[in-house]
Amino acid sequence: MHFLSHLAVLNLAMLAFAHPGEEEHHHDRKAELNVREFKVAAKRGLSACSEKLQRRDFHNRAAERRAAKVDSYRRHNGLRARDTNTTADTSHLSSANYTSGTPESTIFASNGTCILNPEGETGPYWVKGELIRSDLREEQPGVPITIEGQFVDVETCEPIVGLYWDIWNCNSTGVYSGLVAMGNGNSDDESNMNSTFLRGIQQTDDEGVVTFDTVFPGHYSGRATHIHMIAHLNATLLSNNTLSGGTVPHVGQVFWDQDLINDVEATYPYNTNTIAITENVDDRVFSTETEDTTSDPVLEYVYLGSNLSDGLFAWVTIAVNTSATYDPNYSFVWTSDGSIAESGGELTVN
Ligand SMILES: *[C@@H]1O[C@H](CO)[C@@H](O)[C@H](O)[C@H]1NC(C)=O
Ligand SMILES: *[C@@H]1O[C@H](CO)[C@@H](O)[C@H](O)[C@H]1NC(C)=O
Ligand SMILES: *[C@@H]1O[C@H](CO)[C@@H](O)[C@H](O)[C@H]1NC(C)=O
Ligand SMILES: *[C@@H]1O[C@H](CO)[C@@H](O)[C@H](O)[C@H]1NC(C)=O
Ligand SMILES: *[C@@H]1O[C@H](CO)[C@@H](O)[C@H](O)[C@H]1NC(C)=O
Ligand SMILES: *[C@@H]1O[C@H](CO)[C@@H](O)[C@H](O)[C@H]1NC(C)=O
Ligand SMILES: *[C@@H]1O[C@H](CO)[C@@H](O)[C@H](O)[C@H]1NC(C)=O
Ligand SMILES: *[C@@H]1O[C@H](CO)[C@@H](O)[C@H](O)[C@H]1NC(C)=O
Ligand SMILES: *[C@@H]1O[C@H](CO)[C@@H](O)[C@H](O)[C@H]1NC(C)=O
Ligand SMILES: CC(=O)N[C@H]1CO[C@H](CO)[C@@H](O)[C@@H]1O
Repeated sequence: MHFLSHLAVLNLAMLAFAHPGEEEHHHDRKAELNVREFKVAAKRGLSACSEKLQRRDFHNRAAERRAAKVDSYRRHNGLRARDTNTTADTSHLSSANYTSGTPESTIFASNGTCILNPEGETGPYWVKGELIRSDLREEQPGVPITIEGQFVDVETCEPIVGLYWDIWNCNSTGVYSGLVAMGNGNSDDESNMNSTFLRGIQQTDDEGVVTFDTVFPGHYSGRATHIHMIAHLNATLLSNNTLSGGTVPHVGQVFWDQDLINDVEATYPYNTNTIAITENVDDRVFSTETEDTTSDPVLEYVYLGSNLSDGLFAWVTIAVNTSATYDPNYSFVWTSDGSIAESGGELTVN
């Protein structure tokens, strides 16, 4: 039965995604207007926040927390930091010019308050109902990454406590877990319906912070390397460690420096992917999210050790309008019977 409904969706999917690789090219005038309105309002909200955050010592505390986390990861894994020059040269320079010799405390203290715009664009591969967990790697090979997200309320400038951060990205060879579809690896491999790798949800702490262990994404056709995200508010935690209800006040995507992507793509198994790379500058979502200077959707990062195989620590601050509500599209739901195709989201003809 599931297989039948799955096939029905796949047919719709084929119609909707007539051009593999352009899965996410859904131009929606209303959505674009909303993004624009959001940006204007968010800009106002954030310049108001900036002063308040400084006063509250928000950045200093964030810097200390990140430095401590990196230190603890390095200790745990017996790693030594890359020399500062290399780190400085390759770190994402969003709002400050790091020079050689810039101390770590300064790197972490950069305002780098990357403001993400709710794109109103979920992409086709959100799987609803994923598990609450912090380590998403399972057995996936690739460059290990630890991502810290900090959520701030754009109206009050306060950290958002109790928000659930839901993230997902493709694996090192460009395949998403939990679904079977054209353009997502081998579409004859039904077993991928039951995989959950590189997807998960976590709740923010008192500082509005969440940390995930995952794997640097690979790439697929027509899109630059990215990580998808959704924020859930007022959701109920069920006894089987999944969420129900609540609202979605934020939908977005984060990116990586192109130089870093190129370095990662040169390593195994990323380099076995034969699909052409789409660079950030050619990515439609990247362009929309970087339209104005208050928005920086590129993750800041440092090397945890001396090279990529030791992993990266990356971070982003996300301003959310908690009263906004989005209706993210999805076609698959994670259940106790594995992933099930649903005629939901953008695959529904309505
Ligand atoms: C937040 O969203 C509400 C409802 O859509 C809107 O009235 C308000 O202006 C927004 N605030 C900011 C700072 O974007
Ligand atoms: C870092 O870069 C500076 C300026 O280019 C140079 O003087 C210094 O020797 C470099 N340090 C290391 C450890 O390579
Ligand atoms: C960083 O340095 C470059 C080159 O010196 C300069 O053009 C740019 O304005 C600087 N950016 C910031 C944010 O200071
Ligand atoms: C961060 O932004 C505030 C307000 O715009 C500014 O005063 C401060 O110097 C900035 N700090 C850094 C480290 O860039
Ligand atoms: C959902 O899909 C529809 C149809 O493609 C699109 O117009 C809309 O913007 C999408 N919404 C989100 C939140 O992704
Ligand atoms: C990525 O996921 C697909 C689907 O499960 C799998 O076939 C492929 O081997 C994975 N890539 C790597 C490098 O493990
Ligand atoms: C990366 O660093 C580790 C030690 O931290 C080392 O064992 C490994 O050989 C290095 N890999 C490369 C490609 O340099
Ligand atoms: C968790 O429980 C809910 C409510 O009973 C159910 O709908 C959902 O399928 C379950 N999810 C999993 C992964 O077991
Ligand atoms: C997924 O797992 C469920 C529960 O273990 C099983 O019934 C189902 O046959 C599996 N589906 C696939 C496509 O492997
Ligand atoms: C109805 C409800 O519980 N609303 C809450 C949703 O979450 C926001 C942010 O945490 C709260 O401010 C609301 O009170």
